[in-house]
Order: sequence, then structure tokens, then C-alpha cells
Amino acid sequence: MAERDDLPHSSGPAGGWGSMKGIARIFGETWAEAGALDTLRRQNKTKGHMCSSCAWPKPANYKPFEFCENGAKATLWESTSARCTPEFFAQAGHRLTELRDWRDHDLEMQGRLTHPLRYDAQSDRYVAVSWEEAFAAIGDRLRDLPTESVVFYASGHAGLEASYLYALLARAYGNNNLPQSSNMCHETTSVGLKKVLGTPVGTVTWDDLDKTDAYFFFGQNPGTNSPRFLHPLKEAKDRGAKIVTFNPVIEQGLVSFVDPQNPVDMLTGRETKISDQYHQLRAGGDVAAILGMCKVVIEADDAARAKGEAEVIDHAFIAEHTVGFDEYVDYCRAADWAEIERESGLTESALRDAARIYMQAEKVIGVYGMGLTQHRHGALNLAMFANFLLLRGNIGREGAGACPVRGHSNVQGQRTVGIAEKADLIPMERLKALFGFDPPTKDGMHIVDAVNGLIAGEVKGFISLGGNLLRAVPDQQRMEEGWAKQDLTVMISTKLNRSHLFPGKHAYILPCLARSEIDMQASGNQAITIEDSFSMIHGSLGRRQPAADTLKSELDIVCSIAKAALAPNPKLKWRDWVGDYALVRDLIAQTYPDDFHDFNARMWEPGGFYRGNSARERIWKTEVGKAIITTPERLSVTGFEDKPGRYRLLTMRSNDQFNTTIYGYSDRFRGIEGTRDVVLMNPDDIEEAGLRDGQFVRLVGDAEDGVDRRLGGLKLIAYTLPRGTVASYYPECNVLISIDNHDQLSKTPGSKSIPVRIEAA
Ligand SMILES: Nc1nc2c(c(=O)[nH]1)N[C@H]1C(S)=C(S)[C@@H](COP(=O)(O)OP(=O)(O)OC[C@H]3O[C@@H](n4cnc5c(=O)[nH]c(N)nc54)[C@H](O)[C@@H]3O)O[C@H]1N2
Ligand SMILES: Nc1nc2c(c(=O)[nH]1)N[C@H]1C(S)=C(S)[C@@H](COP(=O)(O)OP(=O)(O)OC[C@H]3O[C@@H](n4cnc5c(=O)[nH]c(N)nc54)[C@H](O)[C@@H]3O)O[C@H]1N2
Ligand SMILES: [Mo]
Repeated sequence: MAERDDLPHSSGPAGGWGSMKGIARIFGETWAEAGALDTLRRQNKTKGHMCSSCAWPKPANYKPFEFCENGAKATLWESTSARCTPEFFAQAGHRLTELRDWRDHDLEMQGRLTHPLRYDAQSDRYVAVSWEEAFAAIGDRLRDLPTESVVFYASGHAGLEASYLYALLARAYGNNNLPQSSNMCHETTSVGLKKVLGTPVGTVTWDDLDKTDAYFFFGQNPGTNSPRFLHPLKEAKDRGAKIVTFNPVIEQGLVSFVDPQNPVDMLTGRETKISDQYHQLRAGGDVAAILGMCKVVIEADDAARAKGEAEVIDHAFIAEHTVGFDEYVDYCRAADWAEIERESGLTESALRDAARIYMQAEKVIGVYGMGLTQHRHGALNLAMFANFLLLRGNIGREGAGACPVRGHSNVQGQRTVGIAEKADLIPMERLKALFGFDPPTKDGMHIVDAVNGLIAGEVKGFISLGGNLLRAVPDQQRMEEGWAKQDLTVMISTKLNRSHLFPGKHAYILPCLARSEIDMQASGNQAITIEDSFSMIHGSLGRRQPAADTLKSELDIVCSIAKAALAPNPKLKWRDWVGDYALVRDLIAQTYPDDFHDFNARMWEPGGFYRGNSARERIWKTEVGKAIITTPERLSVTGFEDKPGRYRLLTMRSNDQFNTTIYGYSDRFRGIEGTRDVVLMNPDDIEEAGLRDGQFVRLVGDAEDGVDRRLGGLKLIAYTLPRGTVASYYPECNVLISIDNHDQLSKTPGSKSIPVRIEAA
């Protein structure tokens, strides 16, 4: 258990005045428009707009200010008074090849994009174009390109209505090339959790949080990435629940918290200690750590039953609901502690302590994030996570369950309404009946396929509904070369980013409204809907004046592209749908009646309406009809051998970023200020490598595939990390990751265990 005072680099609790200062700084720097604070007040409330940051639930019993540092920053960022107009691109030094030297932060700080833009190759600049001209040209190009060579990417922002129509556009165009940001994120959950529990999403609901006895956190960082989670965690601690964390990095939000919504706590600085135990395991060491805990549970169960005492394992549940138990138990009994300790980086005694809390808790919630999903064998991590919960029947009971914490605010919902590259996930027959065309039945491209297709020159057209794919994917350098060779790139965006700077032969930026803004159409201001991490569907209504009167909504842009590119079909009523989004919700309800019946009537239910979850009802939609207990075939999920001079690099998010959007250079929870160009490393490792704290180093990819990958100019910082694990920031490190280093089941890139060497620079 690490104590706060031992931590050389963490500075004060999560929440508290620090979070207020963080928000105030962004407010100042973005010169957010008058009215932005008013917008914040309506955030996440019924008939307000839903935060465009993360996918954390928006409960019905909201607090007076139901937003967090993360959400406030995201809203202020889109409410900036700065505008990135066509004049920006005309200025000296702003040719695209010149802008490629700019930092991500400086690109987005230019403010909201205002006009549709076309790339002019001769001047190497974007120039203004009318909407009509842009759509007509995009339609022409799409009609000319081979159908299978075009990709329709989505980042998890756009609402259910625009997303449903976007997927319809791709299928009416003729392919299922619908990769999404979750391909780099929770695809491991969509595929791996589904394989063992039969559900592609989490099983807990908001009410479960109030009832659990213990949380086990594996590789999820609530303080930075889902700060509103800190409130239920504090409440859990106040009523005596326990929290156990497994994370190579000490994350302040999992150490202590001051509730910014509690005046007494704020004035007295009263902190709540969050984790009862904090286990700094090696990156990629979770399988071994969970194995160790399961071994202890099995041992305790054997002993209890031998003495005729109450069993520790829920044998009735195991017998009725699972397969694979006996083989797993034999495996755990035979497992060697020395190997478990070596692979996890934790001691037997630490794992026994953790297992004790697990066994004492009647109801356990397991929480996880990218620390489990982004590895070469990430799906194995999830299988072990499921084993752990299943042993004591912690799925399908009140106060217990699996809680994957999702990323973008509507990332889960976009999948629910059809943005999926796998054809068998889609009710194609219903689409055919509704719209009178034959939807494609061949699987489309996953992000990994799309990147490989770009590198190989096979992808010729790319439409991006939000996001910054070029900066978010592995093998960035190779990807940039492939991206620019395309015939057509279309970016539907709110802010300028690196993906705009490598235009295809025909390239367009189409600027869209943000979620907090008024979306006026023929039938009035349009609401949209989103789905959160807990499968709750919420309505969202923007009320702020749009950043420019030249902007169009995402839904309008999708429909306009469709109209320009596709042959007329009286059942594809793109223009009518733009006029009234309720019509689109009716289509969603007809396509997915179980989840979305009476959609328009239910969308304003306070706290959202629940889509339901089969595993929660102990209905197991797996291949065998039961939950699957998995015997692991390996203990390390990295997919590479350890050897001298090779380290496991984990890429991390700072407290001052949302993915590739860099708000600033203050990662205050980790005590890193003014720069992101750093590598964190254990002090003994630094000494052994003959390096010194504070010197500049270079990271070199060690994938042994013949590709040279390197990133220099990084300051080495001695940090409390396990030996052999080093950490540095995403997205800067993406040049170091091979696109082939991905989860074997779901193809999620392995961004949390990358083989690297370190050289003095
Ligand atoms: N402020 C902010 N909020 C965000 C985002 C953002 O960038 N900024 N991004 C959004 C998105 S898209 C997503 S997907 C989520 C991501 O949110 P998280 O899932 O929290 O993702 P990360 O911060 O990348 O990594 C989570 C944690 O995993 C730990 N970790 C790394 N390797 C391992 C390992 O091998 N084992 C274990 N047990 N832990 C490990 C890291 O130290 C880190 O604390 O957040 C969303 N919310
Ligand atoms: N090494 C490493 N790589 C990673 C990760 C990691 O942990 N490590 N994490 C992965 C994860 S979890 C994810 S989800 C991906 C993220 O990948 P993406 O989703 O592609 O990237 P974002 O940074 O979220 O996209 C930011 C851009 O979205 C646009 N945008 C913002 N708001 C809106 C809006 O409302 N509408 C529209 N149309 N556009 C908008 C803006 O132009 C902004 O520049 O990155 C992945 N890459
Ligand atoms: Mo994500």
C-alpha cells in the first residue's frame, strides 16, 4: 500500500480547489464567450445538453452544478470566442506543410472552424468553398471511387440520430467500412467481454454503485477521465465500502478526493482517502495478479469446506451459470507463486491482502479501462477479470458487476445504432424492409484494416465524422504518408487538428455545430440523443448561439453527402430527416424495437431510459449459453519477451487533455508542469541504464519488425513506477507503436505495453 506522503510527484487531492483552478485557467485561455457559464449550468440536466466529454452517466438526482473539471473544460473549449476562419489559412506561414510543425494544442487554439473549406494544392492552403459546391464535388468523387475503397470513420461524439444515418449512408453506398474510435479503445470489451459474458457492455447500473461493498479498479483513472465517478466513490467510502486499485501509476484520483460540490469539504480541505490498497503492478501484469487472487480464494474455499464452514466460492452459481470452472481451479491450484510475483510485479502477501477484501465483500464491482483493454492479449485480461467476478457470483446481482468505463460521450450509442464494421451485428433484413435496398453483407474494415489499407494505398477515400484519426492511431508516420495519397478526404470537425494537414487529392473540412449549440431546422430547435456507459439513453438540447451562422449540424452534413452521392431512392428521405430529427428516432425505434420502442416519448426521462442488459439478468448470450470461465494460456499480455534494455512503455493521458485535444501543459495530479515531452521511469532503472534524472533521452521502438520508430527530445523523470515499466504521453508516442501490436481477438491497439529501448539523446 503506497501512502500519499511517499509520492514524490503527486500534488494534492483530486477535486477541490485544484479542479476549480483548472477550469478557471481554461476559461481564461479560451476567452470563452459570454454565456458559457450559463451553458455549464444546464449541462447534464433534463432538457439541457449532455456533456460532450466522457460517457459517464448523468443521473436523475443531479447536483446544482452537475459537471466536472473534465466536462467543464470540454464545454469551455467548444465555447471559445476564437474562430478559425478562411483568413487563417491565407496568412503567411500557414501553408499546410508549415502547419505540420505546430503542436496539437496550438492548432485547436485557433478556435472553432467556421466555413466549409476545400484544399487548394497549388497554394497548399485551405480556401473557402460554398456548401453546395463542396457537397456536389464530394458526391462526384464518391460516385467515381470503387465502393470498397471508401472508409466511413466515426469518433464517439455525434448523437444517435446522425450516427444512425451515417451508418445508413455507408450501407446505401455499398460497404460496411464503419470503423469507430472504440476500435482503439473498448473494442476489447465489445468482443472480449461478449465472448465470456455474452454482453458487449457493462452490467452495472447507477443504483448498484450505492449498494456495493467493494470496488476493484483495474487500469481506469477516474480522477482525470471520469471525474464525476469520484462522487459515488466518496459516498462508498463514507459508508464503509472498500476500494482496491491495480495500476502501475499512482493516480491521484484513486488516492484522495475533496468534493468540489461540498462547501464544508472545500473550506476545510477535508479529503476522503479513496483506495484502501493501491497495488502498483507491472504494465501487462493483470492476468498474473488476478490469478494470484483467485488462487487465494480457491485455497480459502477448500479450507472452509474441509472444516464444514460456509463456502467462499458461490458453487451454486458456478454450477448453474458457468462452464470451465474445474479446469480453471486445477490451473490456479498448480500455479506457482514465484511466477505470479515475477509476472505481476506484486508480492504474494500483497495479493493475499487484496483477495481478503474480495472475500469479505458480499457485493463487488469490478471497474476497468484502457489499462486492461489496450494490450496484445487484452481480451485475456477481460476473461480473467470475468473469472474473478464470477467466482463469487458477482454478476447479475444488486451492487455487483462489471463496469467498463467508456470514452467519448456517445461512443457506446453509436455502436448500438449501427456504426459497426461487422455485418452480423446489424439487422440487415430490417434495413432492407425499411429502405428498399440490399445492404452489403461482407464485413467492413476495422481501424487496423483501414490503417493497413491506407499504408498499402488501397483506401482511396476517407470520411471522418469527428475525431483526429491520423493522430490517434499507431504507426503515425507511416499512416501520414498513406493518408495523403488518398483521392478524397472529408473531415466533419469543430476544430483544426493534425488529420486536416495531410489532405488527399480532393480534401474538404466541413465545420459542424457543437452539442451545446442551437440546431435550428424546419420543425424548430432539434434535440439529439446519446447513450452513456451504463446503457442509459438521454435527450440533449443545445441552447447557445452557434459559433457561426455558416455551420451545419452533423446530421445535415451526413444527409447532404448522402443526397449528393447516392442515386435517388424515395425511401431515403434525407431532406425530411434534416427537417425533423424525431423522424429519425422513429426509424431507430423501427430498426431496434427492443431497445428503442417509444423512443420519442421516453427520451426525456430524468436520468435517461435503460436499454437493458442480458448478463445482468443472468442470461448469457455466449456461444455456449453460459458464462465462460477461462484458463489462461499465458501470464503476460504484452506479446513480447522481457530482455535487458527493453522496457514496457504505457501511454497515458494528462489531466489537461481529451484524447488528441490538448487543453494545456499542466498534469497537476502527476506534478508534471509546462511540458508533455517526458518519460517517467523508476529511479533504480535509471541508474542501471546509466542515465540520470532530468537528462534528455530518445525512445526507440523495439518491435523487431524492421521498421525504425523513434521519438526524441524527451526529458527523463524519476518516478514511482514498477521496474521495467516506463510511461509517456499519448498521442505523442504513437509514432512508437506498430499497427500490428494489437489485441489478438478484437484488434484493439496495444497502447499500454509497447516494447521500447531508451537512448541518451
Ligand atoms: N480528461 C479526459 N477524459 C477522458 C479522456 C481524455 O483523454 N481526457 N479520454 C476519454 C476516452 S476516449 C477514454 S477511452 C477514457 C479513457 O480512460 P481510462 O480508461 O482511464 O484510460 P487511460 O488514462 O489511458 O488509462 C487508464 C489507466 O490504466 C493504467 N494502466 C496502464 N497500463 C496498465 C496495465 O497494464 N494494468 C493496469 N491495471 N493498469 C494500467 C494507467 O496508468 C492509467 O491510470 O477516458 C475518456 N475521458
Ligand atoms: N497511444 C495511444 N493511442 C490512443 C489511445 C491511448 O490511450 N494511447 N487511446 C485511444 C482511444 S481510447 C481513442 S477513443 C482514440 C481517440 O481518437 P479520436 O476520437 O479520433 O480523436 P479525438 O482526439 O477524440 O478527436 C478530436 C477531434 O474531434 C473533433 N471534434 C470535437 N468535438 C466534435 C463534435 O462535437 N463533432 C465533430 N464532428 N467533431 C468534433 C475536433 O475537430 C477534434 O480535433 O485514440 C486512441 N489512441
Ligand atoms: Mo476512448
